[in-house]
Amino acid sequence: MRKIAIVTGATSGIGEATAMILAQNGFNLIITGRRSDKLKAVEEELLKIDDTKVLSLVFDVRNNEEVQKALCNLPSEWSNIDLLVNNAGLAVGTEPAHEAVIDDWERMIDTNVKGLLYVSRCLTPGMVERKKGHIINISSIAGKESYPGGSVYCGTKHAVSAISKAMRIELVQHGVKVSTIAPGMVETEFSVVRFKGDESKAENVYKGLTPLYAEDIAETILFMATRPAHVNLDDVLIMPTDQASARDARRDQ
Ligand code: NDP
Ligand code: 8X3
Repeated sequence: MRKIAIVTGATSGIGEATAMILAQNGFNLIITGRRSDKLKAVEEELLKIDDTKVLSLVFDVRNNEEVQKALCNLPSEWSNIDLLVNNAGLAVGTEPAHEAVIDDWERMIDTNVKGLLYVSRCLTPGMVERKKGHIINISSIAGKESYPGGSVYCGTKHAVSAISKAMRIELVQHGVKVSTIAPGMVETEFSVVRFKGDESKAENVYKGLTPLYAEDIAETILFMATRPAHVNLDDVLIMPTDQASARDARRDQ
C-alpha cells in the first residue's frame, strides 16, 4: 500500500523535487503552496507517475486559519499521514539588522518559524494517536552558523533546529521520528526571492561554483524517509563540495 506524504512549498525547488521523488518511490502526495498555477503544474507531473494519488492544497502557511482549514480536517483517505516535510520557507533581503526592512523580518519569521509550527500543530496529533509518523524539517547551514546579512534568516533556521530538537524529545515516547536536514547553497528560486526578483544578483550567488541542486536534497530526504523503523537520521548537514562553511566557498576566477 502506498504511504502518504505531505510536502509544504511544493511549487518549486526542493519541495517540488521532493514530491516527485517520493511519488516515484511509493508515496501518495499532499502538495501545498500559494501559487495555484504552479501547484497545478506539479500535480499534473505527479499524476503521470503510475498509481500516484495527489491532493493539492493552496494556502499560506503564515495564516493559521488557512492552515487549520486546509490541514486540521483532511478527508479520511488522506488523514493518516506517514511523512510531513516542512519545507515552505524563504529568505528576504541581505541588509544588516540595523538597516533591514521590518516587513522582510515578518515574512521570514512568520513563514519559516510560525508556518512550520502551525502545520505541525495540525498534523502531529494524528501521528501521536497512530503511534507512527516522521517529520522532516528543512533547516539550513544558516541554522548552524550565522553570517552578516542573514541575522533574521539565520535566526529562523536556528529556531527550526531548536524546535526540531525539542519535538524529537517530546515525540520519542509516541513512536514519531523527527529529523532535520540542513543544506548549504542549493540553486532554486531561493536567491531570486531573497533578492526580490533581481535575477542577476541571484545568479551571482552561484557564480564560479557548483551548488547543490534540488534533486540532491530530494534524494537525501527520500533516504531519510525510507530508513527502517528503528533508524532515525536526526540531523543531516549537506553541503556542495565547493562550500566549506556558510561564508567559505571555492570559486573559479
Ligand atoms: P524556493 O523559493 O524554490 O521554494 C520555496 C517554496 O516555499 C515554494 O514552493 C513556495 O511556494 C513556498 N512558500 C514560501 N512562502 C510560503 C508561504 N507563506 N506559504 C506557503 N508556501 C510558501 O526555495 P527552496 O526550494 O530553496 O527552499 C525550500 C526550503 O529550503 C526553505 O525552507 C529554505 O529556507 C530551505 N533552504 C534552501 C536553501 C537554498 O540554498 N536554496 C539552503 C538551505 C535551506 P509559493 O511561493 O507558491 O507559496
Ligand atoms: C540557504 C543557504 O547559505 O543562503 O538556507 O543561508 S544560505
